[in-house]
Amino acid sequence: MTTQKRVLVTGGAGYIGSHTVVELIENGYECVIVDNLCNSSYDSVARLEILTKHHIPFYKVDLCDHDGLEKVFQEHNIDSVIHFAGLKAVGESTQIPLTYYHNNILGTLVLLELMQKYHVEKFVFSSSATVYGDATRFPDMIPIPEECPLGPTNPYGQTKLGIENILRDLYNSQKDIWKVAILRYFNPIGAHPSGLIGEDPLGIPNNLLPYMAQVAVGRREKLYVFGNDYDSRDGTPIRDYIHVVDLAKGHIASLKYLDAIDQKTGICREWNLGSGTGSTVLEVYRAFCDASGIEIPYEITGRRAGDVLNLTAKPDRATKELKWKTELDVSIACKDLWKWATENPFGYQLNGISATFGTDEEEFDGRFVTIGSGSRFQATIANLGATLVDLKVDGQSVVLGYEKESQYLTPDTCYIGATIGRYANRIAHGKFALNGKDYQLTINNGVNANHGSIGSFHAKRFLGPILKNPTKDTFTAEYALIDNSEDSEFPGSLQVIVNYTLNVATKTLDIEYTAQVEVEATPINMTNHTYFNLNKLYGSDSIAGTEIKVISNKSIDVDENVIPTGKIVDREIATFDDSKPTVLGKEGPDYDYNFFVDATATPNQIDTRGNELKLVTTAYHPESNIKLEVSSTEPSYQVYTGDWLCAGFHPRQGFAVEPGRYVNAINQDKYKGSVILKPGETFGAKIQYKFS
Ligand code: UPG
Repeated sequence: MTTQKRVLVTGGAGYIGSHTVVELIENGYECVIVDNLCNSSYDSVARLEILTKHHIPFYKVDLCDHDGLEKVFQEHNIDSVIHFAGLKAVGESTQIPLTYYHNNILGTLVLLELMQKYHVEKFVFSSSATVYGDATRFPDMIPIPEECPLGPTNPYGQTKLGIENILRDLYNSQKDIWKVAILRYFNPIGAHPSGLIGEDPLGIPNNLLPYMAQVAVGRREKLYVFGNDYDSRDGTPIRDYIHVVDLAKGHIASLKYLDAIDQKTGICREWNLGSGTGSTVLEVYRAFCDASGIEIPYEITGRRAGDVLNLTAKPDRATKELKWKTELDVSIACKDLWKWATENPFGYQLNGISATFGTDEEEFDGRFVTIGSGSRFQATIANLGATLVDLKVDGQSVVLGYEKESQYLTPDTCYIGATIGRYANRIAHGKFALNGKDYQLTINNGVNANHGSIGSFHAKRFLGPILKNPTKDTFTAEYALIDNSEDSEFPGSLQVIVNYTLNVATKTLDIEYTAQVEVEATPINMTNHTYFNLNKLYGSDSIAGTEIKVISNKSIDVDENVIPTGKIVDREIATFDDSKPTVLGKEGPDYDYNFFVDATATPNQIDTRGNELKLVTTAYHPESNIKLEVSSTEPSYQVYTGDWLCAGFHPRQGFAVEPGRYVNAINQDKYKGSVILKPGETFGAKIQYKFS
């Protein structure tokens, strides 16, 4: 990291804003996003968190809300502002001009007043080539230089010009204080190469590329080309299309330019951000057909009102002064757009996915998201601990969970539904030796450290999620956690990904864990700690009546401190070979045992994801007629009948089946290999809950 300057990005959830946040973070800036979400979605921000591996504070605030915006300035030490927020549809602006003037002008005024009050004097403004109006009205103004006379032809363009004028006046009033960059964009297109963020227009897209993408994915019938009787190579109008990632980089270049200016010197200057190369509508059409491999149907129609022949930038000033120029051409933009469009055919707007707040305030990084179909199979997951909050089978909840995020943070936690890490299950006396050093974890369970002790993942907010609907029946939610060694009793900085895949048709919930460590090796063992109660439908607050069977009754023997003795014992529990299941009663039998999937094996895999997904436990309740099958790729599983359940629940209100590595493996030479993650390796594990 070169610097830790904090940039307030207004409209950061939107198309250009979100791409700029990626570049800002890559360049060592921190970001705070303010967006009223009127034409964008928080999901872009949640995805940005995973893409950038950074927490991004987010405020759902309208810039016209002075007090709401002031809170952001009070809570963060803002160094500079990049201002994207604004209404931007040319056609719409002619219908509701007052809304455009009110929103764009007033929002900017409130923002600038607060900047003045809090002495934040660096400002990058998202202007538009639209301020030039029809540059072809002059004889020699194509390509368009910054000196081209201004003359917008619609209310949207007038608001951009109005804000430019306000900025020039403000600078003139205090020339030694304000540092203002006015960036006039030409036609931004494309998407981030990751396919995670892109343009997501609400309703019918106005712009050429988003429209073509929707035709290509089958959302619209054909493209209408607005006129082929212009005086151009093929009769269609010429525009300067610029990859949104190049455009985003232009903001970093301008911010760095402002940063480099002497402290007591101000500036207010305009820069065109364009490529300098014009393309016709039909040329872009061809590039997109080539990138997608689809011959998109189109029809030539009449000219669109307000369109002009040619808007191509002269970007020389930016090249010379900002040391910036475009690097990605139209074909790359089309390829990246196609990836975004195919991987997110409905953008961020997915049916079967909803979000609620797990916190009393609207804290977006503390949300609960629900995926799936309410009447058939549905999961609710929290950012906190990437916790499974609820699971509904045919509309009936089958797990224990809370309504509020804070309830998950009680001191007598029972890890309800949580992701367990870095190290699930017990580590004897909280001690282990690794990297030539001895480590002592805080003792939190008798004489042992359990479930990662005080740094446990259940109490950490994960980044994300990335929510997707890859097929009609599947929904995925991906969370990430950066667990730095400075914040942990464990060595090494760990990057964790937790991936939930819910299949509504097969009623399966798959959980996949992966992790990588930097600098030093770490012990690792991850699992999910859901407590099941298959009979909640009948108001049961007990697991009594649940019939269970396991793959093997061979289990790790433990001493009075629950530490393995090295012996293998047979537990009294029905296996798949037995005709009758073990029936859990109100009082017993009570289990809190680590069972072997195969007692003859010596597990040493750090990544088990390539293994067969093996059924390890079945549970069935005859009253509800709900059956659960727990499968995993892991070598063992803990069966726990919840006899110490507390934190608002009763003992034996739920049972847990926790697939994972052998208990205390880090302290057993024979099994160590399965729990030591070294830099360059990947930890991996899979668990599946299936219902019928
Ligand atoms: N076009 C079609 N069919 C469509 C959409 C567009 O033929 O369905 C044509 C349109 O006639 C034009 C070209 O494609 O010739 C590009 O149109 P569009 O993508 O709508 O961009 P512009 O009209 O050039 O306007 C964009 C922004 C505007 C910004 C301007 C700066 O929408 O806000 O000021 O670029 O150049």
